Amino acid sequence: MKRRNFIKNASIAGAGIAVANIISSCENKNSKVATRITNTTKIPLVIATWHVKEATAKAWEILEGGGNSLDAVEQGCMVEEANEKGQSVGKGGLPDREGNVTLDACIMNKKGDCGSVVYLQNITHAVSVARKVMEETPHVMLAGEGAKKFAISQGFQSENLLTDASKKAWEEWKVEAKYKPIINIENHDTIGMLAIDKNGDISGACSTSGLAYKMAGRVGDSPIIGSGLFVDNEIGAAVATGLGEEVVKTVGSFLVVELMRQGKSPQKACEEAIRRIVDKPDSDHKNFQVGYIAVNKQGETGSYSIHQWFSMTKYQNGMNEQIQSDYVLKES
Ligand code: SD4
Repeated sequence: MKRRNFIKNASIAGAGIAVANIISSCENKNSKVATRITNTTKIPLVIATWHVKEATAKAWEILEGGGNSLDAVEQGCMVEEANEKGQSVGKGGLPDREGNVTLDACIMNKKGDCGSVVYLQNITHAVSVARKVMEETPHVMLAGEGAKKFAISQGFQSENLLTDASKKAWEEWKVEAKYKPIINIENHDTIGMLAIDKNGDISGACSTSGLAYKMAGRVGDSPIIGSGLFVDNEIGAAVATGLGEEVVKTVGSFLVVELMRQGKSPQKACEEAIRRIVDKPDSDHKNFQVGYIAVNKQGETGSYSIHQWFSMTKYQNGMNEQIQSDYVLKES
């Protein structure tokens, strides 16, 4: 019997992606029998902020069926936008001080094209409107009434996004009307999602109703390309959650991707970006949360936050898992 081992590298367009299906085979005159298959395939994969297994399952379904990462992140985010129980995304989101639910969202594809909507009202699937901005307009960002008008022109339905539960919460809040961003709202928050498809192409998306009881007109980091989300198909992608003002001040997601470009792993890049916030003189970080998740071109992932209880959901190699994030404030 002649024994031969060979390594078959899956060919991935334009990148040295670490996809290795290692097959040891036994060969005799007429037959070749694969005796062992060690599958270390890292792609496709999808990761998302917080505990959102239904959203990652939807994205995975698309990726596993050979679909592209852009469709995967859009449709994954749509699951949470439609989930009325999630009070910080889409329908059922907590309103601003005046009782209006206003949405921010963005999306970015493998080419670095992007679209975003800010201060959008009465449209559940803000991420899909952002995609239409990217694909159907000469612009990157539409706001408020203009964004809504555009959405309606694209066939989106206008609906009331303030559910009874969110209205009740707002009415209770109004009694004292004290404004303080809440850390880790119900462990389920703004959705940020990053995916790599079978071709090795990366896309990302983000959708939120922003901070509960914010000032009317306030826009956070989530629809700001480079702050709430950044994708560079050569390097990787990152997405943020938490107090948007602090993410914007450090252009957080772009920073994470640039750190990966300099050679840091996704984990180390997220850690460094959080440190930039925490290490500022007189930083008030004990009173707010920021978390990042990131993926690099090789399909390695990372996540890090200021406070405990931030998590990432990852669907890779057929496994949909919630992974607790490491964090800075060990004593909190
Ligand atoms: C914002 N970053 O509007 C969003 C909110 C968020 O966890 O992510 N909350 O600032």
